[in-house]
Amino acid sequence: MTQGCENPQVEVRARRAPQVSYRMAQVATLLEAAGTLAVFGFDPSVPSGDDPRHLQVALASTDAPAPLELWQVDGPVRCGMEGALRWSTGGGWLFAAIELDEREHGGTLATARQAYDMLHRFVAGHDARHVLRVWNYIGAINDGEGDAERYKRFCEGRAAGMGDFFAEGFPAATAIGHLAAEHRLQVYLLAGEQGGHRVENPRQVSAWRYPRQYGPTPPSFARAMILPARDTLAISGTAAVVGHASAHHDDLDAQLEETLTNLDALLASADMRAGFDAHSPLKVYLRHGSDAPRVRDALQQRLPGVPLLLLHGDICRRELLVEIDGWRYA
Ligand code: 3EB
Repeated sequence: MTQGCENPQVEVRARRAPQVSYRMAQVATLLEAAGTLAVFGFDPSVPSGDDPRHLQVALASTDAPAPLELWQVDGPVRCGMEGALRWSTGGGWLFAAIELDEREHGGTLATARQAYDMLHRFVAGHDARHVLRVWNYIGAINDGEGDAERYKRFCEGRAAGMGDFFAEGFPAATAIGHLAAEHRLQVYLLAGEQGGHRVENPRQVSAWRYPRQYGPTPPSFARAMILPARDTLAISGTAAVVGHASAHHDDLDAQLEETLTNLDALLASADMRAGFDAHSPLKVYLRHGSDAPRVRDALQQRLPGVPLLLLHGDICRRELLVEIDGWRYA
């Protein structure tokens, strides 16, 4: 920028992270607010809106009325739709979402491949081309035996669709089974102008190194991502996995405790101060919706003041009952 500048390394200032919050409000009100990048509803029976920034997630909230999730950025936002893809961009960030019907794309594997292929081609055309965080919602995720289990087929297709776009490392991610029509695949992402810093959990084997028993293609995700300004940790779906094994099969309380231990380990691994607070929204996925009151009580005790959004969905291993993802602002 400056002529005759001695130092050719022009420092690119990283943009402030999107602010994520849960709101009891009308979708239209949130879409009109300044800097709204995306609004998520959690009622599979409601279609996504005409505004590309409104995504209706295929998972149901266990609370009625359900809160909305809001992503806000600094500055004006542009948005659009391109076929199955909806997107918005502003403040140096890009939101993109795709929904495909497995019946139209040749099944679970081929549809996941197609979704990732379309998403990375789309993202590659934008300034914000570093995919930092991805959410995957798959129908009937535990159906099928052995390598034919739908989650494992999804993992194969995801890896194929990623191609070498993620050669620098995988994004943080969540993959959860929804209970809506099983042929719906939903994938949405957050990308930024700069790469983030991947974080692994020392208590867990990195997912891409899982042994063969978990499927022919290991899951392609990082345990968490420090956003470029280092002001935020995007936390992947975290469950009671220790090493590569599921701990405390079918024991909800013990799995919840192990999950919290994993979340603490992630914060430490990211060099962030311990604990979650009123600015750290967490999403809790429950295999049994009826566990919601008990889990909410337990978490309110353990993480007082933390905004919680409880969703009814299947975890990608049959013995797991709970998984948590979310955000921690520094
Ligand atoms: C685990 O630790 C639990 O396939 O994208 C968590 C987060 C899990 C992301 C994914 C799967 C994924 O393996 C499952």
